[in-house]
Amino acid sequence: MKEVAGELEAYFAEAFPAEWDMPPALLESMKYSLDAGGKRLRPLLVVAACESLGGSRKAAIRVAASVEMVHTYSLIHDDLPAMDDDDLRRGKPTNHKVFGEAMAILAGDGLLTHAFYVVATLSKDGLLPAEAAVAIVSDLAEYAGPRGMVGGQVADMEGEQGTTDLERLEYIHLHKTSDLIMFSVLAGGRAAGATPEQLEALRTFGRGIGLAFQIQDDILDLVGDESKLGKKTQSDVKMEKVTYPYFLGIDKSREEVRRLSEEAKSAVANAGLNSAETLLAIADYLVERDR
Ligand code: GRG
Repeated sequence: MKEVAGELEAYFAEAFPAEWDMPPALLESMKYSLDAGGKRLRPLLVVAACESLGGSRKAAIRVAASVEMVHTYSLIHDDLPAMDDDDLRRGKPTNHKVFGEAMAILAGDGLLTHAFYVVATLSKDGLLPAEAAVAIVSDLAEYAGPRGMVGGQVADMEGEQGTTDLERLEYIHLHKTSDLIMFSVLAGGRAAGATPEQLEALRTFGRGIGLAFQIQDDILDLVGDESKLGKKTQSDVKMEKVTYPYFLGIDKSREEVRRLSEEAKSAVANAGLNSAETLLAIADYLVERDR
């Protein structure tokens, strides 16, 4: 994770061409959130999927940067007063607290748009065949857009105002969270020239770990840092938000995280990849993570 984060951050330093005439305040606001850290899970997934098929690290880091830009934009916008109205993100004041609401909206817009530039120019820069770059651009629009993450965010917003059942909650999780994770794994595969069968296996893997990641997030939200607090059971915690633990309880939710992770692992273990080792380790990490 540290190795990929280092290479990713080195790329961020050169991601906005120095000769571009851009308002410095916009660049500062975009870079503030991009450089604020975070687990860099989606970039790691792009690199792991690409390398599981022997693809190029340089191309993978560019694709990884594009997904982290989209992820960062979504966090900036999610923190705005019109949405979650949060003051802190990744341990720092949120973008709008530092730069104001209008600049935060525009920094999000800038990151989202620039993500497509970063992928679309992969072919011109000789890092990927044009066909692969176009397929990744098209997936990014699909998985991050109205039928993907943005749709999931809207369903979540509507759910907060009305009633949500488990089926609706699965839709929200699959789109708000899993879609970008699925995209990351798929894009890594595409960058390495995966076959349609391998892409299907990577899609199944991404869906499983994406859902497991969000359920684990819901559990961690409720019980806090398990390493400090010890294992809590359903009876110890108060459920305010409609999440998996709300419907299933903490223990069954933990079982579901394990089941989804195992299902994801078997999809890639049998996909004829050169090496599925890192992908399998990521699936295990998601079950064990405490932040
Ligand atoms: C505003 C279009 C739009 C979408 C927002 C990402 C998102 C959708 C909302 C953020 C709130 C949230 C908890 C979403 C679930 C996905 C998730 C767990 C995001 C946080 O991802 P991490 O844990 O964050 O990978 P870091 O900071 O480590 O990158």
